[in-house]
Amino acid sequence: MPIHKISGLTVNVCGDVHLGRTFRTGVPLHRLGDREEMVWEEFEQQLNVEADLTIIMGDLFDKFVVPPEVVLRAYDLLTTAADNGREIIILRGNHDASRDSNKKSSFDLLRELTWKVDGILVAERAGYHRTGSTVFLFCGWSPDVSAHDDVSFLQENKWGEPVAAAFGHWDITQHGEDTHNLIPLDALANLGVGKVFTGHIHKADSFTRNGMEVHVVGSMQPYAHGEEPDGSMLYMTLTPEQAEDMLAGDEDVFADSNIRILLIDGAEYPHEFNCLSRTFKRTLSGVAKVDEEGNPVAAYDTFDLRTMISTTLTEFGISEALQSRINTTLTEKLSHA
Ligand SMILES: [Mn+2]
Repeated sequence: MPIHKISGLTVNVCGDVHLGRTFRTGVPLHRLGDREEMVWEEFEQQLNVEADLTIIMGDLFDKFVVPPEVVLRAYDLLTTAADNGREIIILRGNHDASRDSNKKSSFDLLRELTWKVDGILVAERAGYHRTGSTVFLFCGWSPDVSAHDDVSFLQENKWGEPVAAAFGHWDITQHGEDTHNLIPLDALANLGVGKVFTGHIHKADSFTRNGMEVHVVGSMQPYAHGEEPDGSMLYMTLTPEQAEDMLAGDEDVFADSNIRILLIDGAEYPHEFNCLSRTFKRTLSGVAKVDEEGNPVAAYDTFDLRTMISTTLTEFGISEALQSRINTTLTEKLSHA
């Protein structure tokens, strides 16, 4: 449940939405577009959740630039929700801005569209916001200023109230030298913050670090194999035998699922079935390889550029933060090409 009670307020914390993401790999022809609609439907539901404050935790759009119809549809849903009395905060995510200030993103466009809309606030950098008598700190992602610097340059809030919680789009672990987007726990603690929420990481988690309560919200939905929570029906990885067993009970059992079949190299699985997507994960050895947590490893999940790049970067130990910057830069280059 994304609902949190903070200082007596009901706060709906909506994880990375990724509007405009396209799902094509392994999608049966007659199901094209269904997965995209599921994302829109849930986004609309999220905006309708009864709450004093609705916070979109960054990556509202999937890429630096998404099609205009995606921006307009998002604008329509957001303004309708605001008209219905929702107070909505949208954090800028790491897809949404470029170091080159001449380049403008779909997020920039949305910010311009919503500039004067009551009830919608776009957080491009770190700043305070008061709802009733409760003060929150919202930290949008910046391409120029590190998460740490952005928070440490802040004065105490002008109302002199304790900060009930901080919200950002941060990395929670440092890999290598890149600390640009690392969650600034010390700087937050210096401002008296005791509770933080972050988007960016697609798998939900909660823990206490340096005395700080950290909630990794998790994306609004899992968007790929490996992002799903335990027991998810939306994304499942199965052996051919498991898939056959389930299909024997109900041939439509996978109608609302993305199914990844584990195949040993050289094996085939010709059986088609109704599903959101059907992909294969091949392993090179005679047995399906799993890591220490029992997750299948190696081989590309799908044959798309993003997956291939991120798989390779991960293999070479490149940090998530640096990966996301490489991805952002590449995406920008491709979108501007
Ligand atoms: Mn994201």
